[in-house]
Amino acid sequence: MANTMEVKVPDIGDFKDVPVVEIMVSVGARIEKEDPLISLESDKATIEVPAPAGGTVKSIEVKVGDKVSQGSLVLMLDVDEGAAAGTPASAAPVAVTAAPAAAVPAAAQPSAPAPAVQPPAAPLPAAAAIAVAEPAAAPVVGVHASPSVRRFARELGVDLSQVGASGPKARIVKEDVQSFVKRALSAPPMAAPARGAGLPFDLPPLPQVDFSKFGPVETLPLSRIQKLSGPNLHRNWVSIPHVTQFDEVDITDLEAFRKVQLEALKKQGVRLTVLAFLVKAVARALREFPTFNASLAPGGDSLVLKKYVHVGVAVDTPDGLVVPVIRDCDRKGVSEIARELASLSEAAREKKLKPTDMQGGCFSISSLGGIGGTAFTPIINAPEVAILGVSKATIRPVYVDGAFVPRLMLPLSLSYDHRVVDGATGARFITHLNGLLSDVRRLLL
Ligand code: CAO
Repeated sequence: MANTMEVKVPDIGDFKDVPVVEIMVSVGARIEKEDPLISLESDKATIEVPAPAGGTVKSIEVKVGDKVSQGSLVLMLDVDEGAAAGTPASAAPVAVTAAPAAAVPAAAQPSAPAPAVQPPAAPLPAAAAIAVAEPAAAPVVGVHASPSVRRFARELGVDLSQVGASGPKARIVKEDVQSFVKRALSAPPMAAPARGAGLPFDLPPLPQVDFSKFGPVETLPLSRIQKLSGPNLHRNWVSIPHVTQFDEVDITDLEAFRKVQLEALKKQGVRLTVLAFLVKAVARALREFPTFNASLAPGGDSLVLKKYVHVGVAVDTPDGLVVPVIRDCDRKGVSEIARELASLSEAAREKKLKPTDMQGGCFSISSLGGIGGTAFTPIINAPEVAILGVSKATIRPVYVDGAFVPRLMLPLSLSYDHRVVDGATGARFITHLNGLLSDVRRLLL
C-alpha cells in the first residue's frame, strides 16, 4: 500500500520567498526519484526542486507565482512501497542555474556547484542546430529556462538562444523546445536561412499552400544558376545592413559624345554603350574612395583594401543572373572596357564563362537601364561592400540658368554595406560619380 509523503522545499541556501515559475508535474502523474517537480526563480538563480522518492502525485500545494522558502509544502506524494514516508521529505540537492546576466552568489550555491557561466555559442540556423549542436555542459546565458528544460534541449542538441519563450518572464518551457524541434524538422529547405550563415533568426517556416485549390498551376524547377545564387542572395540580403542612396545624373553631354564615337568604334567591332562609361567612372571613384574598394576581413574587425580595381557587371541570361568581372578597369580606356563587356556578356549568354571570369570582383554594377524602371535597391554581392544599380535614362525638363531645358537624366541606386561605409561617404561617392559622368571630359582625363 502507498504511503503519503509531504514534499517540502529543501535547503536552498539564502534564498527566501522565491517565486514558483513552473510546475512540472500534475496530479496523478507517476514520477521517479530525482524527477524535477517545480522550478523556482529568484533574480539571481533558477532552482529546481527534485522528487525525493518515486511515486504518484496526490495533490499539488503550490501554484505558479506563489513565493516559497525552505520548508514550504510543495506537494503530497503517494510513495512507492518500501520508500520512507511520514517525515517531510528534504529533496535531494537542488539544481541551481545562474539566471540571465547574474551570477549565483557563492553562499547560495548548493552542494553541487552551479556550472561555470560561458558565453552563448555562435547561433546556428534552425535546421543546422538540430543536426550539429553538441550537447553543452554549461548553460546558455541570456535565456530563461529551468535546468530540466536546459537538459531536455541539450539532449536534442537545441541551442536555447534560438528558441522563442512562451513562459512567464520570457521563460523557455519544454513545449517551446518541442515546437522549435517540430518547426525545424518540418521546415522546407528554402524556408531555412542558408546553411553556415550563422543568422540570429528563429522565424516560423513559410506557410505551405496548395495553390491548386485556387486555380490551375504549373510547377517550374529553378535553373541551376538560380539554385546556386538564391541562397547567396538571401544571405547577403539578411546579413548585410544595406543602405541605398539614389541620385540622378545628367548624361546629355555623355550621350552626345557617345553618339559621335559610336560609328567610328562600330567599324572596329566595338559597341559603345552607356554602361562602359559607367564602369570607367566607377573605377575612378573606387580609386578615390578606397573603403568602397574593400572587403571586411573574416571576424569583421578590419578592412582589406584592394590595390586593384576589378568591376563585376550583372548579365541577364536565360538561365539566370551571372556576374563576369572586368579586370583593372582603372587602367583601361572606355572603348577597351566596352569591347570586354560585349565579349563577356556574349560568353555569359552562350554559357561559355569560365569560373575565373566571375572571380575577383571589387564592386558590381547591375544595369536595368535597357529594360526600364526608375530606381531599385540592388543587393550587395558579398564580400564586396557596394553595388551600383542603373535604371533607364529619360529626357526630363531640368531647370538650368533660369529656364527648363530637356536633359537626359540617368537614375542611379547605390547600395552599400553600412558597417563599412557611413552615410556621408556614401553620398560623397555617388556625388563624385555624378560629377564624372555629367562632365565626360573629367572621365577621360
Ligand atoms: N538608359 C536608357 N537606355 C539604356 C540604358 C540606360 N541606362 N542602358 C542601356 N540602354 C539601352 C542601350 O543603349 C541599348 O539601346 P540600343 O539597342 O538602341 O542600342 C539597349 O538599352 C540595350 O542595351 P544592352 O542591354 O544591350 O547593353 P548594356 O551595355 O546597357 O547592358 C548588359 C549590357 C549585359 C549589362 C545587359 O544586357 C544586361 O544583361 N542587363 C541586365 C542586368 C540585370 O539583370 N541586372 C539585374 C540584377 S538583379 O537581378
